[in-house]
Amino acid sequence: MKKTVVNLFTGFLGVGKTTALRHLIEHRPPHEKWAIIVNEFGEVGIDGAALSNDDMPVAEIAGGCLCCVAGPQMTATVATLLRREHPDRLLVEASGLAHAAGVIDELREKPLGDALEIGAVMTLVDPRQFVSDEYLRQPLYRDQIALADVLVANKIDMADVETLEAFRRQAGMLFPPKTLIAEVRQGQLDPAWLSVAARPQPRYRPAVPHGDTGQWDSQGWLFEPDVEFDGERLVDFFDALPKQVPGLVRAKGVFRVLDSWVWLNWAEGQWGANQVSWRRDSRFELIAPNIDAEVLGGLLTRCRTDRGER
Ligand SMILES: Nc1nc2c(ncn2[C@@H]2O[C@H](COP(=O)(O)OP(=O)(O)O)[C@@H](O)[C@H]2O)c(=O)[nH]1
Ligand SMILES: [Mg+2]
Repeated sequence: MKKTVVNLFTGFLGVGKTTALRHLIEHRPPHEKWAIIVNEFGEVGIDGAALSNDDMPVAEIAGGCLCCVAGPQMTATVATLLRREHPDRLLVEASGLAHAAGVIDELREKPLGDALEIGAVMTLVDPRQFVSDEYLRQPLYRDQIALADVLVANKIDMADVETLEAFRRQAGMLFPPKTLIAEVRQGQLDPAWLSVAARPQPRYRPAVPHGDTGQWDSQGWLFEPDVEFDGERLVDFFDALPKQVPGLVRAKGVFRVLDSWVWLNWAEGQWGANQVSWRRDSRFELIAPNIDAEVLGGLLTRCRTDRGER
């Protein structure tokens, strides 16, 4: 039987992996059948909601790093997807904290290995981070870059000319050389890049013990589908978030605003909004060193419309 090709997407929290998947789904070759798996650090799972669409199965694995906490769950989820859907291609978004190499090992092992072909690994980087020593010192970040077949600089609209030149210089010197190095904005990856040659990946030996992300906490909230949020109040809430939550790492949610749903995202001091086709509950999640759930829950509740409070 024809094997399903897996493309793993890795990259730091907030670099644009889900945005890239949304773009790729829109530009999928019509004759190919795809399925998507997203993994998230937190418990409630926002990316699955942001990616949900009518044409393609999206499975979500929430609550930890794909290759350890969520490892057995990933194997079961992938096996079920393959059996039910027989996709030509499986796109896996690893949480920005996952040991991507461990995920590949998991996918190569039996029983999954027989049904899967490991395709090109897509690693997204923010060129501002890629050229900074602070990031390059982190083993997780280095792992993600080492693993890439396709290395994509996203958010190039946020980088100055010198940063982009430094990115090209440093990326070009990586050894072994990448199959493809690209620069995009808004996750606009070319679907053809998914098919570039994947290098054989050596077996993974973790450079750092698992659970090294213990410095962060995450907290999620869920709201019933009939709860409506007020757009302006949400804007104020997101504007005030960095002040409310010292050391904020990441915040994101999908919210019902009038009769549509928006995906709101805070990463790297910047926030954005996109329409999504999700039509279920509203949910919000953040990652930070310390979270006062009571205060934040109160602020969120105040973003509801007066209609929603009835
Ligand atoms: N300025 C800018 N923002 C972007 C770009 N690509 C994605 N974003 C935003 O970055 C935030 C995080 O994106 P997301 O795809 O959720 O990142 P993930 O955590 O890697 O999945 C969202 O608000 C996106 O809209 C880009 O090229 N430029
Ligand atoms: Mg994501």
